[in-house]
Order: sequence, then structure tokens, then C-alpha cells
Amino acid sequence: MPDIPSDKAVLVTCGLPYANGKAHVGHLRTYIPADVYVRSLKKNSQEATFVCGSDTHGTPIVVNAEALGVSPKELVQKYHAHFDEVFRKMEVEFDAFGTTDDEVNHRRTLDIVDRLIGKGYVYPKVIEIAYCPQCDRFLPDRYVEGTCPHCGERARGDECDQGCGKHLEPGELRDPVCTICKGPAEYKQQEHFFFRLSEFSDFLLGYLEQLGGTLNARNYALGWVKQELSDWCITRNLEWGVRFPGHDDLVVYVWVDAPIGYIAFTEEWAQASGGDWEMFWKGDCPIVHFIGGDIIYHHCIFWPAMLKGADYSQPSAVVASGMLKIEDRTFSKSRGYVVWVEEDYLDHGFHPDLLRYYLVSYTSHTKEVNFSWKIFQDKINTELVGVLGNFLYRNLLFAFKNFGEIPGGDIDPGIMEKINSTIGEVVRANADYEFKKAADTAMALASYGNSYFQSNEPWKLIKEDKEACGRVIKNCLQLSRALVLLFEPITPGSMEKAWKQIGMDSDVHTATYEEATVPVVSGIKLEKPEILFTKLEDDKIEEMEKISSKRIKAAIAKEAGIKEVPKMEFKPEIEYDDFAKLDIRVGRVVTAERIKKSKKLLRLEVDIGDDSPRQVVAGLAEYYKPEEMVGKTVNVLVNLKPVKLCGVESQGMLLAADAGEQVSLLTTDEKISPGSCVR
Ligand code: B3M
Ligand code: ZN
Repeated sequence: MPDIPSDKAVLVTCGLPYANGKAHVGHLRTYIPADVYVRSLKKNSQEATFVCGSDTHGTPIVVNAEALGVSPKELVQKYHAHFDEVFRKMEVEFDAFGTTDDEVNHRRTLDIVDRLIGKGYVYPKVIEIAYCPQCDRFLPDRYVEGTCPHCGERARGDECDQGCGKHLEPGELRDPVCTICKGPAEYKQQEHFFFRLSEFSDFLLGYLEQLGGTLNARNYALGWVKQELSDWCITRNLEWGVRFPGHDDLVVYVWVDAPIGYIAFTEEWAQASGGDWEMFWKGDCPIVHFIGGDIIYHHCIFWPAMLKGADYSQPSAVVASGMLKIEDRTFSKSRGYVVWVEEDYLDHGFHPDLLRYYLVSYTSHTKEVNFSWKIFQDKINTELVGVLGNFLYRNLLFAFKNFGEIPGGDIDPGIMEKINSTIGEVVRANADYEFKKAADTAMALASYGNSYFQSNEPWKLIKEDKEACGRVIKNCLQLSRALVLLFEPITPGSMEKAWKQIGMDSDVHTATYEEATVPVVSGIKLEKPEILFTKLEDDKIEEMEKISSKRIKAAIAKEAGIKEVPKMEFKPEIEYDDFAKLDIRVGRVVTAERIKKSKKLLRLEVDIGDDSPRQVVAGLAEYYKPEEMVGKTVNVLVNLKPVKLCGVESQGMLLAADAGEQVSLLTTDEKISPGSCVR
């Protein structure tokens, strides 16, 4: 049973991207299905408004801006423009894409906070706030790290991101450390303001029971509400953000003004379009939030309680997507398991429709998508190219070549019935947020089209009975029309082309499903069709896999503190005899000291199993302290002609691995006596 009435205008939102970094495929895991959902609502003649915007406040942005030496305003403007452009390129069409730093959002946030204060839902409380004596500053959220009090894992000030995922209140974190100077932090008392979330348990229990959307959201939230709900601290010591009323040293916590952005962006849409924002936020028109599965608590507990407390309407449905894996590994920017939308996808010439189709049809919306270039290639080539593209191209090309226009004849009632039943199934699947099922159902109609074309053998019929052949092709064109309308929500750009190819000059993006069963008009001229989806070749995919594995290698090296080796040409081949001339021995460093006039050189005495230690000068002073060298097992080329370096004679050469900025001594993997030969 769809949880959204089909006779009311719907407001659809997407979780706001942090304006703090580039768009990656993980972001699209939520945005593409939401865009497909809005397009399919409109296709089903339902009014839908789609708003989103950049989340511009909060400590991650302030910390990042400080690190980059720019203002938070500059940082968020850069990434807001970036997301706006990426969404356009990926055909995600919002009716408004604002920022939470827009004046409208400041105003709306103050209205809501003032209402909550006025109704006694906000109270002051002196709490322990992490403070850094070295930096002489308070440490909200991402400015402090430590141990999670619930699970003992490393955690950030406001969430245990490495462990149990719980939201952490200020002061909860154990062993606080300042993330700026890495020094130990302490807790200092300070007055902050709390929202009485605990007073909304009964309301939330009733609200969640009737909440629409995906079960993962409702059940996760119900689980929380059935436990003890604690009040939320809704203020932070930051300069950047929405000022807390009457306190110039405090701003509201980012999870207060971020969701209020949904309302502000609806207002911005209304201002621009003459629409009515209050029919959603003060009225009974449904609101559907699309979010990532990691922010259910905020959207199903904190946000509806805040709206209820401030006498605003609450969301009708929360649709929480599964997360994304890259090549079966957990998505991780720091470990290189990331695919950037622009530099890894669009900049390599991939059409947005391919990724849209992959993300929507890979698995059920609440399950995890694994992005793998090989699977991507296979899915596109088998389904978009092999089934949909193949049917559209072959029947249009046959019609163009043999008739030049839409032929005469009747549409079989069976074909119309097939189209109608398919559309009914697709509408129901989308209403249940089952976008994979909707895509597969539409693709099944394309397979039906291929079998219909194949079984009627128009290439023979054209020779025997051109009229009968024309009827078959007209039915294929009717199926094509339905398919273009069914796939417009998923692959809008390609279907815009296909709509013209079947002789339509109207706008496919505003056409509705009803038009799928309006008979195609005989006599309409057809142009030579172009291929809509081209096969992804192996060498292209191998090129993308190389980019991914190079990034992962670099990330692993970086995480292990190993510098990447600059590309160095290999030397020409030698004979074994050339190598045999080298006399390399194991040595143990006996003494080590810096050479006065040099920044780079160390003077060493190395025991190489000879009567007395050998004096060796080594360019290691930038990588090893003298005291670190004493006792080390090293490898020494002992038959190199002696040479004077900075006036000190070197009677041999230490062997070390050189990776540009990093140098590491060659040693042996177990104790072995000095003088042992290296072969
Ligand atoms: N900016 C992004 C996240 O935590 C956060 C969402 C806000 S939605 C109001 O996924
Ligand atoms: Zn500090």
C-alpha cells in the first residue's frame, strides 16, 4: 500500500551534501534514486517538488577551512558550486538547491529555535566541554577525538564513527585529544542549551508507527525510542553557523539548522515559482526524505520532535538507502576505495545515464551497492546495450529503412495490455521505493519487444506481406514509445534522444505514462536512428581499474607512512659477471656521528668482520639520527674505491632503498654475523 496519497502534491528532499569535499559515487547512491522517484511521480501525473542544498555549517567545515587557510564561507561556496554542477551533469534536477547559510535558513532556524524556547523545550545546563590548554580554545565535535564511552572505539566529539555509530553528546568522549595540536584536552565547564528530546518519546512512538518510507529507517528509529531518549545539546562554541538567540559566543548545532534547510529551500522554491511552501510544512501535503542509511537517527527522531515542538508538519516518509562498497570493499576515501563522480567517471566520457541505471538497478534500495568496474561493464553491455538499446535501434532502423515513417495498421490489444500492466507494476514498485524492481519490470518489456520482433520476422514478412509487416513494426513502435516513457526517469538524457527518434516533437520529460497507450500516429516521418547505448570495451574498463588500484596502493602506502616511489627508468641489462665484481658484506654499525660541515652526511664505523671496523660516509643524516644508527645491521659495498666526502674518507658504501622523499636502509631479516657475503 503506497504510503503517499497520489492526489496530493509531494515534497521530496535529499540529505544535504556537506560542502566540504567533492562528490563521489556514494553521494549518488541516494540522489539518483530520489531523482528517479520524483521523475516517476511526475510521469504518473502527480505534482512533485524536489529540493536540496549544501550543508554548510558544523565543525568539519571549520576544521577543514582552517587547515586549508581559507574562510568557511570560501570553502562552502567552492563545494556548493561543485555539487550544483555535478548534480546538473548527472541529470539530478532539483527545483531548488540552496545552502544552509542562505538568509532564509538563518531566519527559519531562528523562528523554530525561538518557538522551541518559547514553549519551554530548550533549557540551559552547565556541562563539561572539551578544552585545549595548548590552543586555548573549546573543542566542539570534530575538534576533539577520543574513546567512545559506549564501545571503546576511537571516536569523534559528536559521533562514534569508527565503532558503534552512536551520536555522542559533548562531554561524553573519554581521553579527549585536541585534533589541531594533537595535545591532551581537558574538560571545562560551560553553559550550553539543550532540547528536551526526552519529552517526545510518546509522540515519537506514535509517529514512527505510522511513518512511511523504508522499514530500515522506521525500525532503527523505533529501537532507539524504546530505549531512554536523552536530551540533545543544541549549541556549540563556533563562530560559523546560525547564532543561538541572545548568545554571541554560541551557534546552533549543525543538526538543528541542516534539516531546517529542507524548509528554507522549499521557501526558496516557492519564492521563485509562486508555489506554496506552507502546504507541506504547515499543511498536510506529504514530505518524503531520501537519506543515506547513516543518518536515520537525526531524521526519524531528532528532526520530527523538533518540528512537532515548533508546530510544523512532520515528514510522511523517510527513505534510507543502503551504503556503497567499492570493489567489494567498504567505501573509504582515506583508503582509496572511492570513485569520484567527475574525475573518475564524467571526465572519462562515461554518460550519466549508465551510472544512473547501475545505481538504480543493481539491488534493492535499502541494500548495499557494490560498485565494480567489471560489473558495471557487464550490466551496461548486457542490459542497456543488449536489451533496451538493441530493441529500440533494430525496430526503428527497420521502420526507417523499409517505411521511412510510422506504418499503418492496428495496435494489438495484447500489446496495449502488456504496456498497461507493465506501467501499473512500475508505478507500484516506485511507490514502494523498490527502484530495482521498477527498472527490471521496464527492462522486461524491452525483452518482450525483442521477442515480439524476433518471432514476427519482419525481415521475411516485408517480402511477403508489406501491410502485415507494417502492422508488426507499428506495434514495435508502440512498445518503443512506452519504453521511452518508462526509462525517462532512469536514463533521461538517452530517452530524450529516443523520443525524437520515434517521431515525437513534444518534451519527453513532461510527458506522462498515460501517453504510453496513446496509439502512435501512422505517417509520422522517421529519421535514421542513432545507437543510444554503446558497448563498454575491455580496454576502457581496464584503464579505469588501473586508476582505482593505483589510488588504493597510494592510499595504503600513505596510511602505512610509505612515500610513493617516483617513476624511475630501469638501467640497461648486465651480465652476471658484472654483478659478481661487487663485494657486498653484512656489517654492524659500531659508532655514528654527524659530519660538521654537512647536513646530509654521517661518519660511521662499521664492523664488517675484518680486523678493525671500516670507516664509511653515508648520506643518511636527513633520515636517521646518529644514535639510531648504532647497532644497526647494514649492507656495505666494501670494494668500492675509497673517496673523500667533506674531507672524510669513505672506504665503502651503505645500501639503502630510495623512494624520493623517503630513504630506508637495507638490512637482513634475521641476525647474521658481520662479514657475511651478500649474493
Ligand atoms: N550533511 C551529510 C551526512 O551526514 C549531512 C546530511 C544533512 S541532511 C539534513 O550524510
Ligand atoms: Zn590544541
